[in-house]
Amino acid sequence: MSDFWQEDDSYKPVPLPHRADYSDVEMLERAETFYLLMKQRHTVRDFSTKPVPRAIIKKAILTAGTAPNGANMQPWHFAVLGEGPFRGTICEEAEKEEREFYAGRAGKAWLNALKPLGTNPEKPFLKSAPWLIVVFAERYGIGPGGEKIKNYYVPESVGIACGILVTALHNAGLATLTHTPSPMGFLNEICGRPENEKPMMIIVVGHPSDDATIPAEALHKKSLDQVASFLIGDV
Ligand code: IYR
Repeated sequence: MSDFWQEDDSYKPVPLPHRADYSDVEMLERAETFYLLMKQRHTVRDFSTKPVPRAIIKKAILTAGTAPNGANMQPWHFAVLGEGPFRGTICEEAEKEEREFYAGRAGKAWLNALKPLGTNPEKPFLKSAPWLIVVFAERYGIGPGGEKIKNYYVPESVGIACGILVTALHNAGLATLTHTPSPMGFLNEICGRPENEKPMMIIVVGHPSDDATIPAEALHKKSLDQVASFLIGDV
């Protein structure tokens, strides 16, 4: 074990390619500007059919792929679905699951928690929004000889990538909805993804419809005191 670190020459440090060089004042300004931008993001359930160029989706996925992740395995796959007959199937399959969920599978407490959001089993946007991005988590990789390769911190890695994806799409000016029908096994077949990949969420992407609304509840964000504690320092 003691030779373990010395025998390997795969670690090759290179100089940090980019670094920010802002004053504290500039950083605070940038932090404020970014906060104001992100405060404008809302999960949207009413999408217009207005087309969205594929190039924006591609760039947002490249951005998501910059996420920090376990051992740089980048254990994700983004299956992008534009218009096509498969959209009707996804909508039907997801609504079938959701009907059971809302009919009782969720349990009383969960359904009560959802009441202020006004959600229901109808998911027309799965058919009508211009793009769906189905995010798959690669539970393990497969080597050239078909052997399993372990991935690390997969849910954490893919979760961060999804956060960056939603942020990138919002920054571009698009609306998103993170949808997590469960179970979601049908998505592997529809998207042609292998068994070692697990669907984590569908990110619905498009423009909001003219009459789009959000639940008032969504405007309520916890205060800094509620979500953060500072144990040392006072600047
Ligand atoms: N997947 C269901 C229910 C749902 C669950 C949570 I947690 C939400 O924040 C919103 C909805 C649906 O999409 O309706």
